[in-house]
Amino acid sequence: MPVENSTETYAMQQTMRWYGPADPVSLADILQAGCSGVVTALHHVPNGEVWTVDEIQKRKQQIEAVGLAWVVVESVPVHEAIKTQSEGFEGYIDNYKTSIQNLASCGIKIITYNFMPVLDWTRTDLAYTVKDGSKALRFEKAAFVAFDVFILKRKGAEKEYSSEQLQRAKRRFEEMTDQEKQLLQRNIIAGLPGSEESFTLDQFQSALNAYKDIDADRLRNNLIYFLKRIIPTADKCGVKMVIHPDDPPYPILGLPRVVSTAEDIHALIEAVPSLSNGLCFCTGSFGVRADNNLPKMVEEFSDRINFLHLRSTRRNEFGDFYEDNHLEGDVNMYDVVKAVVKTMKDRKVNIPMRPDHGHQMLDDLSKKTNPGYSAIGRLRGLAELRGLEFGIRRSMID
Ligand code: CS2
Ligand code: MN
Repeated sequence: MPVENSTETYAMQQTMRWYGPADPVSLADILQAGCSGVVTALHHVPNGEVWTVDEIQKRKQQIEAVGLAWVVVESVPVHEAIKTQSEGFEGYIDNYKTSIQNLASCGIKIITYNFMPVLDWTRTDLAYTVKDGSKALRFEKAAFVAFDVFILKRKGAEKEYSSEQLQRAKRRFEEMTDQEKQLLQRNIIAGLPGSEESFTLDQFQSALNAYKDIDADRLRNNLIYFLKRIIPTADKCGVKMVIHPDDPPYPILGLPRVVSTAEDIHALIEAVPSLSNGLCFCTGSFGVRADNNLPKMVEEFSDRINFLHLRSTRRNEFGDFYEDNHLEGDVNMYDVVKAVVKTMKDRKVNIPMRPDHGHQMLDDLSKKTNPGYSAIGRLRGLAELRGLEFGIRRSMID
């Protein structure tokens, strides 16, 4: 007897991130990858300014002209003044609320943001060659510590590392050519795609200084304050705000980070329980910590995961990690997707998903690509994830 099963109906909505008209990956490419939507932002609007209906509509029309939909915004950046509650921050929050209203009036109802001080996602190596010859993004602890202690020369930095870590960093630093040192600095502070800030070493140091009196509690309070101000607007407009976790999910460079664990998320929910206060579940970010149980976290936060970033990382005992193939590495992608399928069935929703990053491979190795965002590697990831989900859904019916 055929079993009537709604898992057939609810599936992850397949999307890719698109960086706008200058992205070497075109909307036509994204359509051919099998996506029905894109995730994008108005990257040309300076951080803190209002996104006007006009600008949103223009971008939306471009996307719809090729038969795709703009389903998720990633990201409306949160101005540093809001994170530190420094001069002008109330005005920036008002602007943020207006951007939420404007996006909602154009029918765009999922908005990603993050609350990482100064830096968005951080890597030391953007072209790490993996076994099969493709290139991946990597975070190498010794190189990062070398940057902190010997290049940035941050005051008191040594106290934050063990003597073994410092020794490894010293050795690593001494091995580096000048060119490698420059590249390392650029990789860390010049801004990866999607992070809306880019710094020189001096600018970077003053950006760090703004946090000298801000510990984790204070940063968390500032985030909660921001949520209390914007979530009522999101409620009114039917918008889901989704916070992206810290990447990597722990404090770096003496800066606090407060969106790294299940406990962190619980604190945000407790303070602002509305379901508009949601989560962008990024497996690659949360998955760097061995103490984050990802399938369990999907279950725990199932009612407020409204956007998925699926990728995997592989860590070692030194605290290094690199971005592995989507179904390999430390993330138990089978259990994660299974929990997502169950969530979608229970909630009767299709949650948008994007393969978050991919290796630079095949023809893309000789092309200019945005680190992590080349076409073919993400296409491989998307295809594997799509197959995994298909298999899980079918096996739940048969
Ligand atoms: C990164 C970031 O892991 C990621 O998704 O590519 O650009 C991320 O999208 C932002 O931190 C979200 O605000
Ligand atoms: Mn992500």
